[in-house]
This record gives sequence, C-alpha cells and structure tokens, in this order.
Amino acid sequence: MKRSIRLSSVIGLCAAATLGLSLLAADHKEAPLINEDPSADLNDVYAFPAPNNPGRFVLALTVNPFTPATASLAANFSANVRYRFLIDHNNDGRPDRDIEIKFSPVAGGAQTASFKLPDGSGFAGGVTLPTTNPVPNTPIIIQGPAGVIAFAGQTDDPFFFDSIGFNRFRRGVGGFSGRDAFAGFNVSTICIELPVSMLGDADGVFQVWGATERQRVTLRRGSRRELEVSTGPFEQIERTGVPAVSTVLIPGPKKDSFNVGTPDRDALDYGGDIVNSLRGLGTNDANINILASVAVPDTLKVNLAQPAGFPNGRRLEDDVIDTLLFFIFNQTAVSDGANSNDRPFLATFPYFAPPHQPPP
Ligand SMILES: [Ca+2]
Ligand SMILES: [Ca+2]
Ligand SMILES: [Ca+2]
Ligand SMILES: [Ca+2]
Repeated sequence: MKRSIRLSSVIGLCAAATLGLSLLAADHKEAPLINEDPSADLNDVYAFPAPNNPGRFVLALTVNPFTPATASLAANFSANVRYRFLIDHNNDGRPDRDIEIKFSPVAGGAQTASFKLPDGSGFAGGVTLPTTNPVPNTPIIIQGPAGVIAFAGQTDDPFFFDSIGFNRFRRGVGGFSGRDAFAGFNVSTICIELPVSMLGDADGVFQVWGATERQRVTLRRGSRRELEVSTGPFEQIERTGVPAVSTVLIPGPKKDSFNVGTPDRDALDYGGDIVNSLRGLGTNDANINILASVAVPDTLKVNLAQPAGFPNGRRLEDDVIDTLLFFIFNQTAVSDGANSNDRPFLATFPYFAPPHQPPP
C-alpha cells in the first residue's frame, strides 16, 4: 500500500529527529514548569472573524489541559493568574493592544470573570462553572460595552490530533490510527467576541497570541517571627500563538525559557533551533521558509482581507496538524486521520462544544 510506505518513510525521519518530546500536542503540558501549573497552562489560542456577524472578531484561549469529565470540578480558572490576549499591529512582535481577564476565587458556588478591553474599559460576569450533573450548566453569556460578549467556563477541548499515533510512529512501533487523543477531555475556555474596530488595528493585518501571568509573591519572617507577605508585579509564565511550535520545534531544555520569552525575540533566540528541528524532520529549505513565516514569531497572523482559517488566524474547526504536516513533509499530504473534533461546535457564541460530563 502506497500510504503505509509513505508513513514508514516518515517514521524514519521522525525517529532520526532529536525532538525530546514526551507528548506532542498543540501546547498542552509542553514544558516542565508549566506542566505543574494546569490553570496557567495554555493549550491553544484561536482568532477568527465571527461567523454570521460581519465586523466582529473572536479571540479564545484554553487552559487546564486533559481535564477528564470525572475530575471537572477540580479544574477552574485561578484567582492568582492573569490571562491575556496580546495584539501586535505593526509586526514588531510587541503588543500594541491587550485584553486582560482575571477571576475571583470560587466561593459559594460562583466565580466572577473580570475583563479589561483594549480601550481600558472593563466589565465582569459569572463563570459557567463545571458540574458533575449529566447535563452541563448552560453557558453564561457575559455582556460588555459596545456589544462585546464573553464566556468563561469549561468546554470540550476543540483540538484534535492522533498524538499517540504520532509518538508510536516516531518510535517506529506503529503509525496513525486516526484516533483523536484529545477526544472526551475538557478544557477551561475564555472566549470573547468584539467589534474589530476595538482591536485598534487600522489595516486589518495583525498578530495575536495568548499569555498567562502570576504575580510575584515574597514571604518572609518579620523581627517577631511574624509572616510578612508582599506582592510584586505580574510576570509571564507561559505564552503561545501557533499550535505545536513549542512542543515540536523548540528543544526540550529551552521550552521553559521559551514560555517566558516574547515574540519580538523569537527569530533571534529560537530561529536557529526551529530551522534545526525542521531539518531533523527532513523539511527542505523552501518549506522551512514557509513554516518560518507561520511560526516565527510565535503569533497567529491575521489578514482580514483573506479567507479565514489557519494559518490565517485559527478557527476551532481548522485541521492545524494536517496543515503543519503538509509543509513539514515538503508538501506531501500526510494526515494523522483525526480530522475533526469529537463534538460538533455551536453555530453561535461561544462556539465551543459543551463539556463532556461523567456518565449518569
Ligand atoms: Ca501550554
Ligand atoms: Ca507592535
Ligand atoms: Ca474535543
Ligand atoms: Ca488531522
């Protein structure tokens, strides 16, 4: 069979690559430090024009990777993490606008999400909390100024990929079976829909990424042995834009420092590593150049004048893995066989599929 020959030649290339992966995902559990901090562990960032709502744009990010339905109550947004969307207008890798989201602690069966928009205005509303009931809680649509709507709560993970097949394939002990390793798992999702004009970009060409930050906290003993607590500025602990950049292309020992880095330094600090990783996979120079234009810096590139869909931004339904495999393997159609989500997406905001619930 032609297909199995093609797959086994790819196995050889993957086995030869020194990627240091334990698990290949979009950005789930990709680096040693963030692996221990799930509520700040960004999985994916999405950026797409609102379907059926011209002139409006959707930004979304997910955290809390691989939340099983049976453990959904333990997965929440942290009251000590600042979640951010960063928007670059002029391609210098530095943000020109941002959206910040912070959360109250969960108390009395409720949690509040507070949003700060690019113009500095703010609004707040209830988080759609997880439940172990057979039917999930109805999504709370939070209303902001100027028609802005927002959602924060648990959903199905929209990412799909046969990552187990890829890892077997890489070790020469199997190949893609088409099984979506993310099927059945939930994530914690922040989704916001706002007028494009609010992003503040004049020409419809901009870049987006997500970041999580924690406030620096210092504990010390005072002169009478009392505990003194002081809090400092927020410091970035993770960032991501393009799926699989950190997991596939950044060498293992550099993944933690990549997470605290900024896009304006990506070409300088990681360009060589990314080229080496792609050469290790057998990608030729023409396709390395194409992938570099997508992955360096690690931001989603958006051009509103062009059709939406990865690598022009990213929609929930985009088969980003097949797109990346196509260029990694020099424009050969290699598919993992997991080509759509395990649950249909909603046609209307918040677009994400409802979370998986424990069996009744
Ligand atoms: Ca991550
Ligand atoms: Ca900028
Ligand atoms: Ca899913
Ligand atoms: Ca696929």
